[in-house]
Amino acid sequence: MTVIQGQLVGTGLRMAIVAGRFNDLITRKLLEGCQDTLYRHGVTEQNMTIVWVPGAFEIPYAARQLKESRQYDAIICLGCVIRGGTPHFEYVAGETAKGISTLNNEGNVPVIFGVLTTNTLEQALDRAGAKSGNKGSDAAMTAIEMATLTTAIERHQAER
Ligand code: INI
Repeated sequence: MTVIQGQLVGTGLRMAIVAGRFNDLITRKLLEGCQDTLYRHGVTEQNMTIVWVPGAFEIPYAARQLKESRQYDAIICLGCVIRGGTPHFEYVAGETAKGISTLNNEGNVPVIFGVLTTNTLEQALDRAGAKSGNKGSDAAMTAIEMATLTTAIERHQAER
């Protein structure tokens, strides 16, 4: 039996973070949590690239460019979409999730979904370092695990 899994060790990993500026009260906190967790798991500041985009809708565009550059072991997408009184939320949240998911499913480089989609600002605050943890930090852990998993699978294939 072969069991393969990623490790929570970020040494040597090159990480790109794409953050949406819209609702930056929240996204700055997600970024803070993300960077802190990457750093505490061995990712150096030199190996972290941060790209700001206007809003969540623009995240997949920047993430694709970063992915195609082949310079990163994982790409972390951070954003915050808060429901308003119109259907705008559904379009922005839906297209952002779809765009990130498409990139992730294309393979080779993991693209992590760290975009909050909430009904209220309070729910977003709870998930950006208050009651419900920090989703930016969670996204960082996922990125490290998936980047090291990618290497582990490649190594396993080479050894067969
Ligand atoms: N962008 C967000 O990141 N969060 C939101 O809540 C949001 N709302 O509600 O409108 C939002 N809109 C902007 C959008 O992401 C694009 O930047 C804009 O439509 C230009 O393409």
